[in-house]
Amino acid sequence: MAKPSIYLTTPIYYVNDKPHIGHAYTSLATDVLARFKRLDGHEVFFLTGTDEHGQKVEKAAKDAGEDPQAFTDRVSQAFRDLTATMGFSNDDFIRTTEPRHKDACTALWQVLAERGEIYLGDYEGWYAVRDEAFYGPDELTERDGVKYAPSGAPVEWVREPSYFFRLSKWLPELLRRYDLPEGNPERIDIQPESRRNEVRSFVAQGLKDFGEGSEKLDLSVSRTSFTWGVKVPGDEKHVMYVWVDALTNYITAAGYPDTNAERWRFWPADVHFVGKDIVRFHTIYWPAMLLAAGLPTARRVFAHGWWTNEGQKISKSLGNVIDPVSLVEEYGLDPVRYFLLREVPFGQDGDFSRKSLVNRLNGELADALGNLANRTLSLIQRNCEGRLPEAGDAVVGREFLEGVVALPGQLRERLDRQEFHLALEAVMASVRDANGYITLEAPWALKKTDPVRMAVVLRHLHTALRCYATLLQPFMPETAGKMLDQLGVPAEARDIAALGTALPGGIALPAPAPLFRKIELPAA
Ligand code: ME8
Repeated sequence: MAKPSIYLTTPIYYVNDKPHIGHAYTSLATDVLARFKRLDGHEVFFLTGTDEHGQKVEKAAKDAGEDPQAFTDRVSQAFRDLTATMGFSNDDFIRTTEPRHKDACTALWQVLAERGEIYLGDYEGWYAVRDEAFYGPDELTERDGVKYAPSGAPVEWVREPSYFFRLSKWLPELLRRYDLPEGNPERIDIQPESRRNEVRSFVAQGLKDFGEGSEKLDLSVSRTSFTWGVKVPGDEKHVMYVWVDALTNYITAAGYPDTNAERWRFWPADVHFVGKDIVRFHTIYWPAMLLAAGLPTARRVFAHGWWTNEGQKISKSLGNVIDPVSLVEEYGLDPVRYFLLREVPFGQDGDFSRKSLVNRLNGELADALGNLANRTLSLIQRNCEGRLPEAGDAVVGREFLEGVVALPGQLRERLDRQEFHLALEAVMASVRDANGYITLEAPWALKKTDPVRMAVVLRHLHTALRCYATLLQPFMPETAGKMLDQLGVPAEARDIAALGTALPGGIALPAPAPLFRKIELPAA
């Protein structure tokens, strides 16, 4: 039977800046889900990449005194390097300056134009180059004669001929799709719920204010004021609005316009992971464009929250940008991956603090999990001649083992809802149970009094550790791999289905070594 397929995407990041912790975070969440799904018998297509067109990038290149292509080649590489530093398992890395992407954008534009979904008009409005977005006059604030967008970016009055996309036509259909029940293939699921409500009322309000079909609700989709972009087919004075170009990346990588391409079977995407700043683009413009082109819409958009640094907004001007590369150098890759998804409920804002990072790593990884593994495996070395005891009756600890057996299902459920923190909490809750079990049974004392029971207890603990290590692979690939090595689990028995088959008793286990190091918090 063919494996079920799943398509997961990250935003494509602007190359006007170096990658920071926010970028690493979105891609990390996507990576963990991709790895979990692969372990759980799915065929996964995981896409990330860079967004290289638009006025903002053109300006950044100019400021750096570089040609835009040379500039984007250089900065895009930094994002590609980040995927290696963070251990991302993406199947493709798309750049919007690639020919395949220009072809896809051109083809999509032509389809929209042929279907009468695009028309030529004039655009006037307040435009923020930094956000690549127009704002309504009521959204602006003024200081010293300069008007600013809600994001803090200065805006300028722009008037130019522009092509428009008939967004207005699709808004009622979007509302219908937001409201469809779970399981309906046409549903556009926006998560978390609070974001869904926001988007829903934004669309409903627009329809109320301007009326269905009003041109005021249409989207300006081309620019003549700069040139760094994909040219509009048939009218090369215009380049496509960068968001039209950017969003199209998700179908380019699936082979569009060739809907017979092998990869096209992955479309529609199962989850677009995005930050909360770009929800509207993904839940309004993008599905409307797809509908207008007669293509299926992505199933879910999950918008996560914002990271602050020790309570402060992360910004270049404050000089408090967290560099993922130096974080990984300081604490190690797996601990950083663990912390980012453990600390903050996915979907909410979170604060990055070294103190909580150190506490989590020491308390949960080194003390709870690391010690459990080390104690269990050392006892097997010492008291069982280094051989895995046979699986025996549960005696005491049946309840504990039942909890372990239920874990894979719990993780599946949690991760299907992108509840990364709860998935990790479920594993940690079981680790705490296991520590209670080992303390209660005190297998180190059973050697003399009841060696049979000792062997059974150690075997149960081994079973639990194997389950934890298997399930933690998506979060901490290297450490979980080492743990599985120490547990004697062969490479072909490391997926989730394999947890259903016990390892044969009697196999020799290698000598254990510590999996995590404790970290000292520098004195304040
Ligand atoms: O918006 N906390 O690219 P971008 C958490 N090119 N996540 C953060 C963050 C923070 N402080 N800062 C950034 C773009 N992010 C467009 C996307 S998609 C078709 C085009 C993450 O480089 C978050 O995922 O500005 C956010 O959505 C993304 O970086 C924005 O990246």
